[in-house]
Amino acid sequence: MSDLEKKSIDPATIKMIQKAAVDGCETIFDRAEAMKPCPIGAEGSCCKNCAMGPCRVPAPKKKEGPAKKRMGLCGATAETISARNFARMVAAGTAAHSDHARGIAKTFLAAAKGEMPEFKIKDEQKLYQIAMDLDVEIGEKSVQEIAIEVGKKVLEEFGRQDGEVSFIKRAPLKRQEIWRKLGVAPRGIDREVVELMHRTHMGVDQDYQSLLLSAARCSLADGWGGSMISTDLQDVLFGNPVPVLGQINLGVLKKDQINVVVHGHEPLLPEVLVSVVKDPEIQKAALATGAKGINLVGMCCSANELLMRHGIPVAGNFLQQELAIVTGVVDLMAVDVQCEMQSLAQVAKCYHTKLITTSPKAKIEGAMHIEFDERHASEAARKILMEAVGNFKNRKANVEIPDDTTDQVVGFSYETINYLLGGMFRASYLPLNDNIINGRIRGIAGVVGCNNARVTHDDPNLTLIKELIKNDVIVLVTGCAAMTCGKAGLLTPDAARKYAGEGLASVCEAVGIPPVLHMGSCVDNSRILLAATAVVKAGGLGEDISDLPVAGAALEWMSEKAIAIGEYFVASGIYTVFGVTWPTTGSEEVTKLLFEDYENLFKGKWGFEPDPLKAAKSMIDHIDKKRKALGIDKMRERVLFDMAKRREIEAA
Ligand code: SF4
Ligand code: MSK
Repeated sequence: MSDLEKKSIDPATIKMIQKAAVDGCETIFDRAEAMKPCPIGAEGSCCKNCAMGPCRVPAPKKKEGPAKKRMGLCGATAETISARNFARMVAAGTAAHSDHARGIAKTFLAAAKGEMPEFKIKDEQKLYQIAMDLDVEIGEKSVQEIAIEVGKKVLEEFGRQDGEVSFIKRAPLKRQEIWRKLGVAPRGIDREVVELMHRTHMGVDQDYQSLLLSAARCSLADGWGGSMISTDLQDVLFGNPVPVLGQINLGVLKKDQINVVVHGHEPLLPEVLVSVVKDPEIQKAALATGAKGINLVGMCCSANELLMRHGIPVAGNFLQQELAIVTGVVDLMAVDVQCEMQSLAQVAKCYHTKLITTSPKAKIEGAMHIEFDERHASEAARKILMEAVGNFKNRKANVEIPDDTTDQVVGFSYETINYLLGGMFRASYLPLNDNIINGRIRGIAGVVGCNNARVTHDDPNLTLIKELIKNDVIVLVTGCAAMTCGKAGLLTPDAARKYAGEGLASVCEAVGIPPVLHMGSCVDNSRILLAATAVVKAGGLGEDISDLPVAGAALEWMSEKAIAIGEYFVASGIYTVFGVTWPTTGSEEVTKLLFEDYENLFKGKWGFEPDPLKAAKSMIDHIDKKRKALGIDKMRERVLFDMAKRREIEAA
């Protein structure tokens, strides 16, 4: 394998890494070579929670034999330090998703009150559903009245001090019982984040088991709270995604057009840009520069949001953000919150790109700031687009756009899957359950999460997902992992015959769906929770999510949000495997609790396996174990492909 092939399996990415080198522009791929991760930090054994530290309590090397109790200056044990670090990742991830949700909820309420005329209620059906789940009486009330009540109730979810986050009632009853018995039913979203930060402060909670239960409670406030609120309200405001065709990869950038890339997570500004870009005045100004128009494209989860609802092209996933600029044709990149690398400012300087920050919460030194105020949404969108128009003339000669793009069919919300499987008038997950029971579909996997510059870009996720679908496991994807699938051609109905096992392919062909279903952005992992719940409720596969032949994975994770997501998957009863590195290996006890004992508590557990084929095996074994427990295990030998067969399929 050449050095370049170790960096990415995506041809467009490789071409732009080479171009960046020629242009003398440093990227994350260079820094990943130059700087190795700190081994003590990587295993979660470094504490800097007070000024007597940082204290390092690395795991003893095997040959050193039994060591005396490792502890920091204050006596915090390796277990406490490891559990605190893990818990703080959960708190940060939950905070990110939930602060996103708060912003959406505030905009939603203002829109419902008519204070933000540019945002309207688009999906009344979904609004009614949410209202019922929040015990808002519908009666003779107008849509506006219901929306106002929903907005107010949802905002109460953040600051509630006691009681329970409302949407946990959506989970199967058995699951709710488990949470209540363990005392991890989340109260208010903010309360769980604040309490976990308090518990992990120097000298507070110093029992790793207690810390990890609190981490689980906090993560549930994300999955069944903040993230679910974001997804629900975004669907009501901007429409529930339905299948739509789109394109992906750096080839979506256009040499003869003004390229505007939106990057980040919140769909508010991107949605407004989609309409303002059509404004005749903006179009006229664009044409006056000699460009053929404005090409609006997305990056990371902003891209997922726009793609799912409008089919707007996607330039790439997390590790491609700098490389979009390296093409030399990005006239403007607008970023809001989360997953934006600070290095974008340096890369933009190598070319002519204007980097614009738009959130008051996320500024970047060296970037221009145009604040997005939802009350004057079009004004900010117009300003941003005019900056891009004005910058087109500054393009330099070093332009090269990889010609790689792939078609993809996306937009599989939880409700859409319901309709596709059961039909508009008898929407149901029953057909899915039937196919799981009869063995055509072996099980369901949720593969989510990021890219990570410590592993070959897109490779672990893609290898894992191909292995799963070959073995008749239908895969639900979100975030940057979904984009990996899009680039590799797994998100089209044709992919079923090409890549899936016989059983899964036959079901996909009958329904007309790809074997891998793109469910949206990082916050949309809540859709996976609801899909799993719907499978339980449809019947025949047990009484809880943990009974289902289901597993989760994030083999290229990098963000704290991914840990929060993994933790709420596990606490919801799902076996979840992460790759790259595992942040608690410094403590055997903590790792054992997460990887083994959690199963007794939550009937779900964590796993760590960086090798994608081994990860697939462990997920399939888990799925088969669940099938056996359900008594539906009669058939099925796992299909193992040798290298020749694998090459044959990859070349197809
Ligand atoms: Fe060290 Fe304890 Fe301070 Fe952490 S809290 S840095 S272990 S003294
Ligand atoms: S953008 S959190 S790199 S999936 Fe949601 Fe991608 Fe991970 Fe960010």
